[in-house]
Amino acid sequence: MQDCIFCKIVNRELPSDVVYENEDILVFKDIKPEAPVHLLLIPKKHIPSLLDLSEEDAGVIGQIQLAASRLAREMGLAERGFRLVNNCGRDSGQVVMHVHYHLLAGRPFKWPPG
Ligand code: IU
Repeated sequence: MQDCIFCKIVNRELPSDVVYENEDILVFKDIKPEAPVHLLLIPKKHIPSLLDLSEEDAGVIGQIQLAASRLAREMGLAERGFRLVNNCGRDSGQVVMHVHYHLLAGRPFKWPPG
């Protein structure tokens, strides 16, 4: 999508610090980290929010979960754990309208979130 920041990151029209990539998903470091580890996992396909998912997106969403699990292990996060967050819509604080999951780790997190 033309005006989407994350589509521009996918297309390398904007720079990012890429951690992992395959045909369907991209993982890169959040530009404003909220924890020692803060990655964003996104589908390459433009999907505005989880409310816009269709059956055909099941595979890519599964890939994101699997990549989060694998990267967490590879980064040594398995013992202490991590948080995987999707913000969907206004009340959640979603700012970028391209589905993304935050992988946060490296410090304790509060529950419930603020
Ligand atoms: P949110 O769930 O939509 O609120 O999160 C958007 C995130 O995207 C937020 O953590 C930003 O720091 C991050 N981000 C980024 O990493 N690079 C960018 O160019 C932009 C936002 I714009």
